[in-house]
Parts: sequence; C-alpha cells; structure tokens
Amino acid sequence: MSGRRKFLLQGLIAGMSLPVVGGILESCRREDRPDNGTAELPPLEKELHIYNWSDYIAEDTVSNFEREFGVRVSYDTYESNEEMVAKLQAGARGYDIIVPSGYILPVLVATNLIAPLRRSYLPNSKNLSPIFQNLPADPENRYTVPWQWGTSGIAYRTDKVRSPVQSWAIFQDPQYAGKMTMMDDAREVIGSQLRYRGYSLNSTDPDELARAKADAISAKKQLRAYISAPVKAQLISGDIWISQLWNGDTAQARAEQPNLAYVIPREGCTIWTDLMCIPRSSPNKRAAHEWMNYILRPEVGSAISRATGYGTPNAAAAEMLVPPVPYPTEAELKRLEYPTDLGKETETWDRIWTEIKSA
Ligand code: N2P
Repeated sequence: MSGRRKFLLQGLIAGMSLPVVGGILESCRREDRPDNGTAELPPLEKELHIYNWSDYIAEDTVSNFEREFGVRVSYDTYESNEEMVAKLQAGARGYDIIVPSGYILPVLVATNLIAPLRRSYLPNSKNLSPIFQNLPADPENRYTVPWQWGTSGIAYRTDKVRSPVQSWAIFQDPQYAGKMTMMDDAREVIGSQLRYRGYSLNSTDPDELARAKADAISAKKQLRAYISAPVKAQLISGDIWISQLWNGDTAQARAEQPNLAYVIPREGCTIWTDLMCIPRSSPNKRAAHEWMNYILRPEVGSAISRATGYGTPNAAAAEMLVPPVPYPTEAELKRLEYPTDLGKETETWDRIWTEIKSA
C-alpha cells in the first residue's frame, strides 16, 4: 500500500472515538489491571461459544480449532450490530467471542459488557498490519483484535440491469420496482441516503436527517425488502437484481453467479472494520484468547478471507492471498467513511428508522 493510501485509510479510521466513562466505571475490577505479561488465565476450558455475523468464516476454521485444541465450539450468527448488542443488553450470557463493528464498541465499553484482553496470550498479534492496530475505537488495543474489514456498496446483476449502476439514485428508479433490496440496518440505510445528498453518513443535523428519511421512504416504494446477508440467494437466482450489500457477501454470491458486479456509489458509502471482543460474562476466557490467537495465524486468516471475500487486517495473511482482496483505490477511499458512535443521537436515528420501516 502506498504511503498516501495508508495515510488516507488511517485518517478515515481516525473518525472514531472512545468514551472514557466505561473505562472509569470498570477500572477497579481485578481483570482490568494492565496486563504486564505475567497475569495468568485459567487452564484451557473445554468449550467456546462464538457469536459472529453470518457468512463470515471459512468452512473448516471452527473444526480445525476444535481438533487441535480439544475445545467444543458452538457458533451462533447475527445480521447486524444492533441485533447482537440488543441480545447482550437483554442479558444473554455464555458468549465468549463477539465481533462488533468499530462504531458500536464505545457502547459495549460504556455499558461494561466487554472485558479487557490479556495481550500476553495473543503473540500472533505481531502479524497484524499496523493500520489495523491502535484504532481510534480501541487506541491501546485493550479490548479488540480485528477480524475483517469491508465496504457497504451496491451489488447488481449485470445481465438484468441495462446501464452500469453508479449512484444511490438507482433505488429511486421505478423501472426496478420489486427487484431491489436494501440492508436491514439503520446505519446502512439512513447512512446511504445521507451520502446520496452529499452529507456525512454520521450526520446528526435535523434537516439532513429529515431529507434522508424522506429519500429512504420514497426508495422503499421500489424495495422488495430490507434484507442483508440472506439476499445472496435471491441475487443468485435472479429474483432480485439490485441490492445494497457488502463487498465480501457480493463476492461470495459471484462465485455462484458470475453476472454480479459490486460498486462503491459515486456519492460514497461505509467502510468498516469488525473486531473480536470477549464479553465480560464469558465463562471461557482462556479458550477465547486461544481462538483469537489461532485466528491471527497467517494461514487461518487468509483462509477466512478466501472464503468470505473480505479484507484481512493480518499483513502476514494478506501476503498469502492470490489475488489479494484489494484495498480500496485512492479515488474510492475519498468516498468512503467510517460510521462513528452517534452517542445520544442514536435514539434519534432509531426513531427515524422505526418511522421509515413503518411508513
Ligand atoms: C456478513 C459480513 C458483514 C459484516 N456476512 C458487516 N460488518
């Protein structure tokens, strides 16, 4: 990656910030003491319970880990950050690994839901690319190990759509009514409509949000549904032609349906990094650290990227990818924006999303 591109990517990542309130609340707890390399975790437990996004891992990642470490893994999936956080906030216990996006991390820290990591159990962190370390969401690498990164653009069937898709305006086009979907995700739908009008996808400006809401409601007339990862089957069959979708999930669908293109719209869209964390309630923290360290092996990380189509934050794994999952071009980077924590304005966004869905 060129120095300039690295600079741009770091600048984008720098949009995120971490509230300190959670850190203060929790700082007295024993397990929060800084890891000086001597703190010990218990012996390896026999179970590990993972909660991750769907379609986001290689087929043999879990079975290889189970065989090598003698740990039985359960694996549940979710379709959005909000679904995962709602489950944890409702009191779900027993998960040892979760994989939130950067923007939601401050919420998990502030509500005391995640535990600090013991870095001495993660020697393979040395394989991470520096641009995915010390992220603004976790400046001291205290809580997270990056999993994968990607973008949220538009997937479309090149054999069904007459001219190349270039803009979020496509979702206003009545000729594709009933053939289009957007994600079931407030940050992505409202964010895309903000970008459509040239605003930040983190806007809290009432007028900009009102505009985005009106555009989202008029786009909704053309939509078959709000649906995220599961739309791949409909894109493959041709039931749906145009979808707001992530780059990697589009690549997965393209393996079965070559007439699928992916575009970062000219107005721009989301770039994100998802991060492995250990819930404070995790009963198997040693196994969770072993899992993270295993994922950080170059061959394990590269196999995940090969299967999912997403970028790896692991420099040693990236070298093993032929062809590599490309970093966005400089022109694309200028149009990409990281979602950041909206703080108390999250409620405003939630209300707008409810109004859009019930319109
Ligand atoms: C789901 C992967 C997308 C993760 N298949 C979005 N942060």
